[in-house]
Amino acid sequence: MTSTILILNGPNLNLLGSREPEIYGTETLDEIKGRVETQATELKLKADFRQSNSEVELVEWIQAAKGSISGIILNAAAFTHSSIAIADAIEAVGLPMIEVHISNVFRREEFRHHSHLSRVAHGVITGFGGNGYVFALEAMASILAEKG
Ligand code: CA2
Repeated sequence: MTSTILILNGPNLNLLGSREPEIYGTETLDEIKGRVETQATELKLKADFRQSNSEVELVEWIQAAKGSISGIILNAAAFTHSSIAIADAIEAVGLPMIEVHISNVFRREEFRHHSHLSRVAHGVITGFGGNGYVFALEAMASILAEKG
């Protein structure tokens, strides 16, 4: 059976491509979604790509992943730096999670240097623009292959 990877995007990422291109590039979230879906097909995976501005909805999606999802790729946007609830939900479902950031958070303001999510992540990819999601999918495929 084809494994499904849940790809979650947090607040304001729906604005990608419209503002702050010097930080986030010009690619829209829909364009990233298209590239991720193509790559998923190549890797014989299914990508379930979503965005929400609501912390509650993100927590509910993570909780609901148990049983049907094999791994989670997560760009929680600003919630990365504030949300213990999202970290707890990731820990609770026990699925491998890869944290992604479009910008290199370590080249930015100090408050972006701390993530509540990295502690519960398998790994972190930051600063590669939309390519980071494709790299994360490749990394997830090898994590799942190793698990067997
Ligand atoms: O670099 C990333 O992917 C971030 O997760 C993006 C978040 C930011 O709070 C994190 O520190 C790093 C912000 C997403 C907001 O995206 C926008 C896109 C276009 C215009 C305005 C905001």
